[in-house]
Amino acid sequence: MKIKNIEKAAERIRKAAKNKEQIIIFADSDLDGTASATILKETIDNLLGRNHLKTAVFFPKRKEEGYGLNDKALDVIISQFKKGGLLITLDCGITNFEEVKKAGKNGFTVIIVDHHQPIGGLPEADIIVDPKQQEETRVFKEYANAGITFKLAEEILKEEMPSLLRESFLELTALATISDMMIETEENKEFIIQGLATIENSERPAFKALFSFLSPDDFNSKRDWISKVNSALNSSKMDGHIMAVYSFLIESDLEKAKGMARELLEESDQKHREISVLVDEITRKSLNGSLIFEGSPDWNIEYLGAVASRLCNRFEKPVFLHQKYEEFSRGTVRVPKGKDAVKAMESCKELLRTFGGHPPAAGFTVENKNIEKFKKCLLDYFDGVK
Ligand SMILES: [Mn+2]
Repeated sequence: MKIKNIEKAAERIRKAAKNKEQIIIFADSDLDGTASATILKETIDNLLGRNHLKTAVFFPKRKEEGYGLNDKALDVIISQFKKGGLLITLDCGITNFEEVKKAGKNGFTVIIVDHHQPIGGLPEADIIVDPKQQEETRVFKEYANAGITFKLAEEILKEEMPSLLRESFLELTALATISDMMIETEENKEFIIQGLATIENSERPAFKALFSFLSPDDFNSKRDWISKVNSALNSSKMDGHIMAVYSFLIESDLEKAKGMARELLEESDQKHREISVLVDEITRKSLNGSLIFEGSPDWNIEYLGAVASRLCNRFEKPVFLHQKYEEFSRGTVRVPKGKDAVKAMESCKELLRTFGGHPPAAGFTVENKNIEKFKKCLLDYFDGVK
């Protein structure tokens, strides 16, 4: 069984390439999103040649715009592409009802490729590829978005996919599957085994460059090495709407890639130091009750996911952390196995501006005036009051 609509999406993308339509890739700003964008961009390059000008890539600026497709970023795209084009969202889009509608009104054909759980129906996109929308129980639904994008690339290029390109895509898919903490069974397990088998000798200049500073020989296990690689690739530094990591992954010049790798590693060390400081700071507070719910204007949303993961592992309770802005707060959520962050927030949805994600890891935005009510609502939910 194939993922619903994946052939349709592949067909539409082939057609766009053939007709030299403007293609806009919009991917989320994490490793899964950047890996997905890299796979799709290089797939289209394979059809059109590396230097074609028909693909533009965008990522949301997390600090200003938050996660996924958003109105501000969409306005930039609309003003830049007045005639519209084929807009493909990767690792986001499935809960962006308003934005998808607006893109359609402005002349864009929209393909959503996402692995998040749809909430309250589906957006009005032209094609939606998201295994979670599917009733079919024989379809494996737990791919990272890069896994879905890899399968889409296979559909687009078919037997024309060069084996080196396939290897290279599998390396990215393996890293993204591990980074997004997807379950390591079925095809995910295959992706990881195959991707990690070749990655040490990867043809990708970015990986050659990175591994010249970060050799697997210096680590106890391959997995320890990969987690260090992943943390270096999880930088969310932006240049406009472009992720530094994306520019790194697609860089074809080895010397340039080395300079970028050095910067990413420095940044990742800095981030680790800040994360440890935050974990200690929150741990020092009294953490009674069935949930950890904390926020501050001084915290950096970029780091809160990693902080929440560590606290969730250590205390084995749901963790909701937010950065407070003037009028609203943006937060990230991690919950222990057996609990569901999305359902918890769904039970409080009238208090939230936006929310979404996966059962173990999710995010939200909330007006500051509703924060205390939101916390109370979550306590009621996790204490089983409702
Ligand atoms: Mn993802």
